[in-house]
Amino acid sequence: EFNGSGGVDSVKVPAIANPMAETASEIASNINYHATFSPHFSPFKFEPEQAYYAAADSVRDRLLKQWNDTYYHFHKVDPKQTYYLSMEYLQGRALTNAIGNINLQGAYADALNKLGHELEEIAEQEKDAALGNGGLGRLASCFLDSMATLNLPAWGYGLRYKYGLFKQKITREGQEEVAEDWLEKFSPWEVVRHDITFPIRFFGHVEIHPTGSRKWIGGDVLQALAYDVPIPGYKTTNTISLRLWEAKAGAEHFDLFQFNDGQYESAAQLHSRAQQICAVLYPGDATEDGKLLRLKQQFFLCSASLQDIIFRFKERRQKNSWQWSEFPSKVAVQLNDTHPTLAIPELMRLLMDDEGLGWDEAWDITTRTIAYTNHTVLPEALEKWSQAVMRKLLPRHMEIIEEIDKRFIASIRSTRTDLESKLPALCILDNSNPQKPVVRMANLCVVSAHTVNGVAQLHSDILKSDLFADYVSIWPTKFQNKTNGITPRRWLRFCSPELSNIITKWLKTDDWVTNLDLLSELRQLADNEDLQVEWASAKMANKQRLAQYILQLTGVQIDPNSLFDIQVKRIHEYKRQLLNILGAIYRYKKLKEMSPEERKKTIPRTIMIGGKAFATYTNAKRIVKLVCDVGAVVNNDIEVNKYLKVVFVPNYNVSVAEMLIPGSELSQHISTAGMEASGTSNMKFALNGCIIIGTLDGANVEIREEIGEENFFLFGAKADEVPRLRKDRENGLFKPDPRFEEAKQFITSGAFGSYDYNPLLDSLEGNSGYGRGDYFLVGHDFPSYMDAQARVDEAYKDQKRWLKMSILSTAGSGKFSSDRTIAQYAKEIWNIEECPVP
Ligand code: NBG
Repeated sequence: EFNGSGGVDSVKVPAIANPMAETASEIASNINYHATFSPHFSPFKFEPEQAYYAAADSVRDRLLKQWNDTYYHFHKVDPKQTYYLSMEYLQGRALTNAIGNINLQGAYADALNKLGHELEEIAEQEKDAALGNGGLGRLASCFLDSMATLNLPAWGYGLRYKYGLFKQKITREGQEEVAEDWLEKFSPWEVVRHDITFPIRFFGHVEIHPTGSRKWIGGDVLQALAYDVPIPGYKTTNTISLRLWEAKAGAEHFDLFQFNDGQYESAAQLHSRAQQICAVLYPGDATEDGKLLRLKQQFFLCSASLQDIIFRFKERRQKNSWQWSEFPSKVAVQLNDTHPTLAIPELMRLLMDDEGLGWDEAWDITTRTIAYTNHTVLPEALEKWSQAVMRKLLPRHMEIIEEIDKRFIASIRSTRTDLESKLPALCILDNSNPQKPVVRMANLCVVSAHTVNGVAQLHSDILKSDLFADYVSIWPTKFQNKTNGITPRRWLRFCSPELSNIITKWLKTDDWVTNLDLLSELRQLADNEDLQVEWASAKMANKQRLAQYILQLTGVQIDPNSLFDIQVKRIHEYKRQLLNILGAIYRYKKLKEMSPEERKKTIPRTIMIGGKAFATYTNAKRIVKLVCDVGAVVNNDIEVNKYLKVVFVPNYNVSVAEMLIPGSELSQHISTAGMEASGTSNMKFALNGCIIIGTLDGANVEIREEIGEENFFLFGAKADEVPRLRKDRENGLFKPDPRFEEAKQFITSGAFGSYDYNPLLDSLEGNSGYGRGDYFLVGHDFPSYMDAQARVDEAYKDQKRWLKMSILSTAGSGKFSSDRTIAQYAKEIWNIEECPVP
């Protein structure tokens, strides 16, 4: 018997767990059961950690039951199924989300109370599963939630990295990266499937048979082992799978003789190579070895997933006669960016070399199966792999890619002579640098996929008018837009129960959780004073909770009555955290110059900035350092720190976002126009009633349309003006605003310490040294940014107006549900239908 204070009074054998338990006492008994029989802990301790694992195990039982029912049902119905291939999933924590989706919050909270614990407290024991970098990985996770909720026959494939995204420590030097072992103890959310393994080959060579058929042989052969993470839909039995692959080498590759001879390393060479594959998310690719490892990871994901897909396709063909041509009517594969592009040549290889199909048939099947999503137009993020490396690691795939390219070029030459001069840019192999010929993965995707989509309207338009313009003339109907979305479960219902309850109360239904368009009914209530009072109190409660959290985390006391202004996302020059902090510096300088009387008239602000910089991205790290340094000075300046605080929030991740977003009032989405493909945190903030200050970039454009321009603080150059502004800058036609110069000079004057910020500041200047001629147009947009910030302060003075804007933000967010996005993928790209478990 757990005695309610973390200890045990006597040991009774609990009843066997019932996975479908719904009452608090049954659930408590399940938790008790797992705590007692846990293979991981001694049964005599029941502190928050043990309680978390026992509670999670009890939830997992139910999810597995639901997952089995779902799988069985899909198997029987044999619907067309989508497979989402992604190198990244930013799942965050699972417990609160799973309990919420199975709709047992109350029962679990009561059950844990009976056992002496609080649900919120034990939920914090969980480590974030951070198998992704940022928006792209979080999008994949939101998509899984929507696929399950919409009862779609769809699931995800990824890699089981041992070390996900690094943990960010802030030291005197700025950001320090520390490995984060999310599996340190174990994850209660994964189930290893020892019966599901596939061989994965690397290196080796191609053998040509007298018949002309080809086979890839030799090299290293590792095993891919499946780990399944159940993904429950909201208020539905349907529970889908995120299948994560891990690399293993078999015992036959362990050389006992060598080992006993003391040659420990060479005895287990393949084992150590296997371990490297899933060791880290995004191994640094500055070295050739790093690049090779990343390519291995990509192939590992593609090969294991496709072998599994083909296995399932065959397994479900019960009738004796079936045709390979049925494959695209049963299988849709979505490539999340170019990272899983190798799925294209791998599917070709499996169909031709293993299944004996001819090129034309294999090509027809492949192109009708695969679709590709582009997530960026930044040239440095468009993957290009060395042909030499590819030929060495994947000789058969290189042959296939060459053949795809050859046939593409031939077809253009025979049908589109007008494009001859464009061919060097359109073809897949880029041999323009004879020293370093490369494979352009995006081109391979566009040539091979049946559909190519961007992730916001502006981004999709830019793909069509710019990056992929000439392809559009070849395949006018191939290109689509699918504006991103976010799951309203995690990003409102569960992270802000206060605001959710108010919405449910006023809409008289909680159907909005799965039909987010219903939020638009809040529009006509935006002036209602009773609603405004409740809204304000929910926001205040969230702000207080956030202030408490910031105090614990950083030691900085922030005032819940100040305007909470937040920018959280990966640190990148195009996202322009530098613009934000320069604005803060200018604000600080002006506050210093004011009389105490004048200061009292200003709107107190707390500026919070959080995000990780890629380990080798020096300028991004300098920005982190600058924010920290500014914070140290401003927050300790007793003259002004009542009116301004600047906080760098360390180790931004999904769980931190769940704390920050509900408590924010203003959020910054201020990228250089044309550079942010979509953004998704902008949607999360807007959904939580937070007003956006932003540029006309990515999904901001559509958010502003939905919410109303009067409820959005717009500034900055437009995407189509950017090229000309860069030219002007190059030609010396740019005249900086005096405020911009003042802010920069304040840094160089040493106001924030002696760290050498010149390399960072030089990036805002001409073309010498570190300078890149202010490629991101910080200088150009600074004055209009400052003007927009002045409008923010003005609007905040009128709290009624601000509350109305806040309500209207939430009311206008219906479009940005990932349920809408996924329903569009299902209908317009995948051609799949819902398949609810009866
Ligand atoms: C990112 C974009 C974001 C977008 C997410 C999800 C990559 C390569 N792209 O703007 O920068 O919201 O993808 O689509 O990570």
